[in-house]
Parts: sequence; structure tokens; C-alpha cells
Amino acid sequence: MTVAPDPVRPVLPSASDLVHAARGLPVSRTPVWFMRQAGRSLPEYRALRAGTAMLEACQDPDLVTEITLQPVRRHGVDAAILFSDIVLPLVVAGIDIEIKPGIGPVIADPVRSVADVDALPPLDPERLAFLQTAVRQLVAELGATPLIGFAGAPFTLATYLIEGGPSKEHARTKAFMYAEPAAWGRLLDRLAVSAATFLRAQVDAGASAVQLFDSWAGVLSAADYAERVLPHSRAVFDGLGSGRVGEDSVPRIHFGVGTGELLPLIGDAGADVVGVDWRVPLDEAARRVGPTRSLQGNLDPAVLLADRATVDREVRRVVEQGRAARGHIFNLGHGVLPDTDPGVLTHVADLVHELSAR
Ligand code: 1CP
Repeated sequence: MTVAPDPVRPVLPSASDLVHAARGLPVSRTPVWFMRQAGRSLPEYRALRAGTAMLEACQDPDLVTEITLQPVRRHGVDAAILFSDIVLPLVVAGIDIEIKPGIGPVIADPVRSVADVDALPPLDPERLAFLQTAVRQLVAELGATPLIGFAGAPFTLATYLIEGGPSKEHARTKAFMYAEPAAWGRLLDRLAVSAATFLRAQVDAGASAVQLFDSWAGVLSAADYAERVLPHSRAVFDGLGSGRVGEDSVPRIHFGVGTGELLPLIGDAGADVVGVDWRVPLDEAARRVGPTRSLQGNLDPAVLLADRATVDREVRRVVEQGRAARGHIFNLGHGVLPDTDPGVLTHVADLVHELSAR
């Protein structure tokens, strides 16, 4: 089954509301998609994934295609996001990582020394053929709906490599950053090259936008972020280059959680769109990032577990406050929570479209 083309929508993803909002151009209505729109909130996802390990699923082009399309069909969102994971480039490079159900990525041999940093294998772009097959299949199925490619930012990937898995404080990561500044710089340089290679493969195969997830950057002070992290995130965007030959570069979205104090810097790393979590209202976020960047966000995912009147009130508020931005892509402030009723997501997508139709 393919996604039915809608005769009133544009025929090219580059002319979609998502790409236009990202560039600050006029839109027919506020585009909406949801971080983690594919995944455990969908029964059809759970059925398809049954019996296949997460990282195996991510490397099967047909499974990736189907799982990526599921939320687009169900919710009528304005973008698909490739079903993958931020640790996948590390796995493809040969690092022993497993995604454990209910936990997240677990690294067999965490990076704890300067020698460990220097022993990390590089990512060979030739090994990304499966990813490009999935992207090409998706672009063919999606028609006018843009596909967002993504990668993990160097800092957030470094937290997994150094901690060995998910963590709250990221204390080992910060200790390594302070104690071994030269090795830290080399580690983030390598991760930047790998992220740029991973994004480049997706853009070359036809992705219409990219998102760089620096999910855990909010644990840093602005000064440390500016000095020890931002140059490496900028290197990812620089390494991505100007895009497909003869075309404008695809829009770049840059997102982290708890980044209120970092918002201007997150933009400076080279983003067209700054992703905002629920802690800072979008009108205030617009003041912080300035008039040259669009915003994405920022409904608290927990609101979707509340009653319908609360959901509607909060969606209206986010749409209203988003009008202060150069362009607004409606999203959650972080990923869909697994217990979310998918019917509520469909309702939110419809409501955003209705409230913003021009
Ligand atoms: O068993 C399962 O079903 C695995 C659950 C799962 C899924 C569905 C994981 C493990 N990753 C994913 C897919 C995924 N990961 C997507 C899919 C596309 C979509 O949005 O629909 C995306 C964008 C990611 C990116 C990702 N992975 C991030 C950045 C986004 C964010 O949430 O901040 C991070 C931090 C990860 C690591 C990760 N992978 C999986 C989990 C549970 C985690 C987080 C662990 C932690 O808390 O540190």
C-alpha cells in the first residue's frame, strides 16, 4: 500500500510546507510531525517488529520503509522520519552495540581512555548501501511528503560511548571532557565525520531535510557547549556540504532537550531550524534564536496523556506562540511516549492543520 497522493498538495517535497517553514517561506498551514512517530505507540509497529532486534530492523531496507511509512499513513503528518537510530553509524563501523528493550543502546566496551578514542573504527560510506536503498524506496513511496534524514550529534553519541549506555548525569562524559581535552576533541571530530557521512548518504539518496539530534547537550553550560561541543556540531553541518549537485542545501534542523540557555548557540552551529523542548515557550524561543531561523516544537509529550480539553488548549497555545517565529514546524518537545494513544496523535495533527489553515 502506498501513501495516497493528495491532489491539493504540492507535487515536490522541496515545495512542501515543511521545507517552506524551515526556510521561513509562506506555508498553506503549519506543518506537523512527531519525534518518535514510528515506534511503540503504534500496534502495527509492534506487530512488524516482533521477533526482530532493533538494530537488525534498522538495517533491513524493506522493514525500514514500512515502519517509516506507518505513521505517515495513519496520522497524515507533513513529514516522514527515517526509521533508524543515532547509534547505527557506530554499529555499521563495527562497534559492539546492542539496543536493549526498555533500556536503550548498550556499548560492550565503553570508551574510557585516550587509547580507546584512537582505536575507534571509522565509518566506511560503502557500508551504507542498505540505508540508501531504504531512502530511495521511501522517496518513491512518499511522493510530495518530505523524508527527514537524521543523525546523532557528536556530544550525544559521545555520552553513549563513554557512559556505556543511557545515563542521567553524564558525569563520566563531562569528566573525560575536562580531563582529556585533546582526546575529547579527537573523539568529537571522529563522531562529526561519521555523522556527516551518515547524513550525506541520506541526502544523496533523496532525503528532503535533516535533523541533528543533540538530545543531551542541555546538561552543559553555555560556555562549555560553545567551546567544547559547538565547533564539532558545526563540522557535521559543514561536512554535509551544500546538498545534491545543482540544488540548494536541504534544510537543517538541530534539536536538544533542556537547551533553553543554549538556544542561540544551537542555531549558530548551522541550523535553519532550532528544535525546542517544552520548557521555553516558542515566542520566547523566537527571541532567543533571532529572526534568521525557524523553530520546531514544542508540545510537552506528557500532555498527550491528559484529557482532550487539555490537549486542545495546549495545542492552540503552541500554534499561537509559534506565530512569533520566522517559520514554525509543529512537533513535540521530545519523543512520543510509548503509552500515547495513537488516536490522540492523529487528532493533534488534524487540529494543528485546522488552526493554521490560511
Ligand atoms: O525496542 C524498541 O522498539 C526500541 C525503541 C527505539 C526506537 C523505536 C530506540 C531505542 N530507537 C528507536 C528509533 C529511533 N531512535 C528513531 C525513529 C524515528 C522516529 O522518530 O520515528 C529516532 C529519531 C531515534 C533517535 C534516537 N535514539 C535519539 C535521539 C532522539 C531522542 O529521543 O532524543 C536517542 C537519544 C536515541 C538513543 C536511544 N535509542 C533507543 C532508546 C530507547 C534510546 C534512548 C535511551 C536513553 O534514554 O538514553
